[in-house]
Amino acid sequence: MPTGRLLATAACAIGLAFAPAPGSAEGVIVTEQLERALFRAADLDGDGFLDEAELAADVIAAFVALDADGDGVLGPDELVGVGEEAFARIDINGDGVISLDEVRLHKLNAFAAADRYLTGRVSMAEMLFHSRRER
Ligand SMILES: [Ca+2]
Ligand SMILES: [Ca+2]
Ligand SMILES: [Ca+2]
Repeated sequence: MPTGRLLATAACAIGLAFAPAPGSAEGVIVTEQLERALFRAADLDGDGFLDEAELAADVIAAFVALDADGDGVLGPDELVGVGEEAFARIDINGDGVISLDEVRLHKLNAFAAADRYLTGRVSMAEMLFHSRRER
């Protein structure tokens, strides 16, 4: 499995990035077991929660890995498994590519949505709850 694809899966497993369009046949299949493993990988200090700094680190790692041609933006060809609708939702300025800022904003919104108890951090339970609801 190429690293880029793995991290794309990671980003979507955390439920905070490129969630495949609901019912999309091309959506990456992510098991709960994988989600848990990826959450633990993103939880750098191992306290059982993802905070905004850990989220930011995860965003940058995923972005760099996904940017196959290294031009600093993500095109549709670099986001395999992301439906057109989801892509358009993340591409806020509508220029047909996704910048790091657009990913960051999208992730922060999802983070805030997953943070049910407004604690500024997201537990694995919150993450799993959020990604269930998204699908
Ligand atoms: Ca943590
Ligand atoms: Ca690129
Ligand atoms: Ca854009």
